[in-house]
Amino acid sequence: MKKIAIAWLVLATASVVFAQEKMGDMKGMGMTSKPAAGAQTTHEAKGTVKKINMKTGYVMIEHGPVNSLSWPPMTMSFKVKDKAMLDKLAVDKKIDFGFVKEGDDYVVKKLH
Ligand SMILES: [Cu+2]
Repeated sequence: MKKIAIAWLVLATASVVFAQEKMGDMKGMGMTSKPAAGAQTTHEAKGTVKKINMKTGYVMIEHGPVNSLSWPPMTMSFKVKDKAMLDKLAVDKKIDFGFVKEGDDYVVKKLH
């Protein structure tokens, strides 16, 4: 009877260790990969507005490096969903902004 109890204890301990290792792996994965769906990371950048398309809501911005995405400076399109925000933009205007990735688009969410 005592032997069985010890065997149980060993087994139970082993599975706890296994579970902890699994959790540790998941934690490690979280550190290197993108956050889970639903969690949006806001990336911060500085840039100059190059073109504005009021109809489509796309704005071409020559932006500086984006550390959170390991992006070098470049010129690219961002989507601006908020009409009021679009009205605040002008070609050659220097902006300090926050954006998130939504599907294939990078969407400006904040103007500082
Ligand atoms: Cu870019």
